[in-house]
Amino acid sequence: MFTPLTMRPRVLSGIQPSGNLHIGNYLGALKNWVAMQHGYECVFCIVDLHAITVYQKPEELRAKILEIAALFLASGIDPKLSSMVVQSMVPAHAELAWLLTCVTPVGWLYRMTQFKAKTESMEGSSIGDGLLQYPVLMAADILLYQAAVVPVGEDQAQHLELARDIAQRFNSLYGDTFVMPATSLPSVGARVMGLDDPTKKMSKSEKGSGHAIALLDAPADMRKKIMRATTDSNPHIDFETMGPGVANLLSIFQAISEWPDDQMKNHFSGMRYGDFKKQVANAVAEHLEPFQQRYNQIRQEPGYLESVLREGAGRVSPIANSTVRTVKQRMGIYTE
Ligand code: AQP
Repeated sequence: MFTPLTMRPRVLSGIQPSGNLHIGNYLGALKNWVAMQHGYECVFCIVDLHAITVYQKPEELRAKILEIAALFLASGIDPKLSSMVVQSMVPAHAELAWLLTCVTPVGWLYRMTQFKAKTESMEGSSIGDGLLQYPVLMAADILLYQAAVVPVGEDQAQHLELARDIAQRFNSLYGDTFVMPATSLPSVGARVMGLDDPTKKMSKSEKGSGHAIALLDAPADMRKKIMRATTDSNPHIDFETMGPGVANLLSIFQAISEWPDDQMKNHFSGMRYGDFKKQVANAVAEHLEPFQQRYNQIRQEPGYLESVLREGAGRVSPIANSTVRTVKQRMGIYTE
């Protein structure tokens, strides 16, 4: 029913071109995408239709799309192995989203914790419908490509469950159509917390200057943020009693170093916080330095970036169009 590009299971994931990508986006998503490229047929999306669920200045959004594309490449996404796609370049995303909207009960959407969190401080009349429909568009992104696996950070797990519910509902109303996508969470780094408040997820839209480590922060700024990160009143690391701030810094270090648990314990138990933070800061800065060099090189070639994105859209469009055609046929509406 759909055309595989290869015989490998398909992976789909995306990042919004809004705000500054941070180390949570990298450890929760990008780093794992890179690792999956050899075993899976991957489609990685810059989800600009998601970004406009809140107002974006048009010229800034346009520039952000290219910035994110360059960050994908700098992370190690290889456009020969994976398709890099701007969501709005493949109209089938929006078309399938509408078709799925029509099988999604609105009560399911009101239950989404991200919708509640993003709208809790808004006046009812200023809440855009796009914020409510966001998870249906995300379900469309995934189901459009019949993705078997979706690597995301923990904050997106509930949306993934909803995508499966929508697929199941469609399949039971219209016959087996969609592959059930599985969620893939990283074992470490699935939920990186804010450095200033380790009870809150690190987030692009959080404004505090000490909150997130942006992937493009100057190394000196990264170090400063880590040295100032909130910890607790213990003088040194105790794995039994540590607070969320220390646990967060440890998991950032572990996700970057890929050290096993016992090595982490042996190395860090009893270490004073000042020394510990220096080691975390060094690990982060050293990991991101070559990354930033690659990014700066890639940004000098906007023509190349545009061509990678056009090629990605061209490669996946036949799959996306074929899914939409099947869905429309099953629903009894016109396909041409
Ligand atoms: N703190 C995090 N820890 C681990 N993974 C994270 N992700 C986001 N924050 C963390 C993962 O990054 C991918 C892309 O996220 P997104 O661009 O779709 O936006 P988001 O999930 O809404 O992330 P942000 O940074 O919090 O953005 P804003 O503030 O705009 O809402 C996803 O796989 C996500 O799980």
